[in-house]
Amino acid sequence: MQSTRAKLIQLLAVSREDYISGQALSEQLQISRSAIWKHMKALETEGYVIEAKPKVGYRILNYPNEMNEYTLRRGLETNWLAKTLIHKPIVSSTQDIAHELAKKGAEHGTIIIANEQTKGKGRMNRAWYSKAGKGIWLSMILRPSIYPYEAPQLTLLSATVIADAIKKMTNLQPQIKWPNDVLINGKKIAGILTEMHAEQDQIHYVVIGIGLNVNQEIEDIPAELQHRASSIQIESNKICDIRKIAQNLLAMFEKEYEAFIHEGFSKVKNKWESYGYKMGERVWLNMQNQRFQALFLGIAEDGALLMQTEDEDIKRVYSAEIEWFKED
Ligand code: BTX
Repeated sequence: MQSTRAKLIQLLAVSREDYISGQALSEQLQISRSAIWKHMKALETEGYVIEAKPKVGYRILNYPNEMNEYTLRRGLETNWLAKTLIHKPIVSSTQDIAHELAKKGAEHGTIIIANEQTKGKGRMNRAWYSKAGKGIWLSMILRPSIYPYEAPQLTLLSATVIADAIKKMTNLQPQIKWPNDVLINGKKIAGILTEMHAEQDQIHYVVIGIGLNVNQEIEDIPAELQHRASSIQIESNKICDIRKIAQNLLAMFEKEYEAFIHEGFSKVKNKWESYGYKMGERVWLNMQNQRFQALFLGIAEDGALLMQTEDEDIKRVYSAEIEWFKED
């Protein structure tokens, strides 16, 4: 249930530059005009700038800087993605909330975004550090009409969208380390966790978790990760507008997701390869107790890694330990 305050902000947000009369607000919210006035005063203390024009009505001139459902929605250029948008100041993990909601039937495109996560998750139960107000920590619930074996392509798609958004909004040159790390200057600044609930040939839902480090300074990154993790701010020396990046990310995701569903994976593949970390270079692979060198050619239509071994064989690699870094 939305609170009266939340409904009030929504009504004002929807009417944008137009004034909405005290009478109309009072009728729609079924509260008195003096109660409306009190809510307006309370909103002003929260950082909203509200214009009250006598005999005309109210409108919001400026929103608070903080990230919340309304400030995120304002200026968000999506059609279906984030139609249901849930913002929480602090959660254990947005993934867990997304799974709970998806199981209860949450609609395709639902977004859960948090200011802080106390138990952010990476793959294989690794931790994902999600410091308050320093990054984008979000999960999206999707119900794609693809086969379960195609779901990893969504991870690759998400990585290209993150890279595109960074490229659009900063002067940084992102790279993607297979399958799901987004790097800047060789350091990880984003990770993607794709989880799904499916039967053999049918996906019930997919939850894509995106963690993107935006405004951390070096001391905000745990000491043991400082040599291989970074943030947009550390790499660009600029504080970025987290909300704008989130909005761009969502709008770009919606567009690319639709293209993927209608046109298939080949565009994503080409885009991914344009960002591919160590593409065209030799890397060491550890597979089935063997360690060998191979040339990283790109990714296959199904998202596998294409590796050319010394005897010119091209192998499709789905999971292997790859020594990307010298210190690995
Ligand atoms: P991953 O398994 O590829 O990466 C996890 C590893 O990355 C950790 O073991 C650690 O070495 C390193 N790491 C942890 N936190 C950070 C960080 N903030 N920046 C850079 N490196 C880090 C990647 O898994 C998937 C991450 C998804 C995170 C999102 S956030 C929203 C959603 N909710 C949730 O709980 N997880 C996802």
